[in-house]
Amino acid sequence: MNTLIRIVVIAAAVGASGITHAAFIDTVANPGGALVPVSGDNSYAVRDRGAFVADQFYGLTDKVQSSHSVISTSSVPFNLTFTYLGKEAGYTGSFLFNNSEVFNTGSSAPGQAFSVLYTAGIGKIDFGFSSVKSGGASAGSVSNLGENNQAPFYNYTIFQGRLDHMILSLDDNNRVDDDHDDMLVMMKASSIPVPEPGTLALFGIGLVGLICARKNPLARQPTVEG
Ligand SMILES: [Ca+2]
Ligand SMILES: [Ca+2]
Ligand SMILES: [Ca+2]
Repeated sequence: MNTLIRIVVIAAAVGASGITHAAFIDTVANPGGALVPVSGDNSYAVRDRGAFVADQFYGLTDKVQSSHSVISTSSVPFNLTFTYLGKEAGYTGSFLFNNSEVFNTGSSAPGQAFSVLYTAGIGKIDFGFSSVKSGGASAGSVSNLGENNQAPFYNYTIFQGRLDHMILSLDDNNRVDDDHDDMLVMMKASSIPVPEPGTLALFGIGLVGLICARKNPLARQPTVEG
């Protein structure tokens, strides 16, 4: 195979790999894992209180996973984007990725997003929530790496929407209700952008032209008529 054909074949294979993946993220059940109805007290689902983005990704007729963790199913790196959807809570909640705070219900605006290139491979993804009371005392915390997401009062549910698209909904240990609207974060996984097949074809045509021109430089010189 000559060099040009080899380059075009490799480029086409790279292009195809960007559009034919099954999924980058999924969920795995922890002890007590279950699919449960959305709480009737969930203010995100019914829009009675709180501050949320306009988009509503689940409602009262949907079911959510309790006591589950989100896992990466891909050994190939992918883009991971978190979006803060809003809250209805008295406590101040934090969302953490790799042990660093990404969103805070006291200072983040609903709709705020954070993206990262995920390279950690297959396994549970390192994120979690923690909350403090008005005086600063801890109200609780939970990590996606553990199996304690069935703990009473401080836990999050997972709504699996479209492929690679999940909503994490926190219940923050304020024992008025178990509404899972105390901090909502959407996570989406997507492939790293690659050139479109059309772009690759143009690239190949350009490469052919370039190689032909280099092989026969005299062919490009204008003929001079006497
Ligand atoms: Ca509520
Ligand atoms: Ca609550
Ligand atoms: Ca609440």
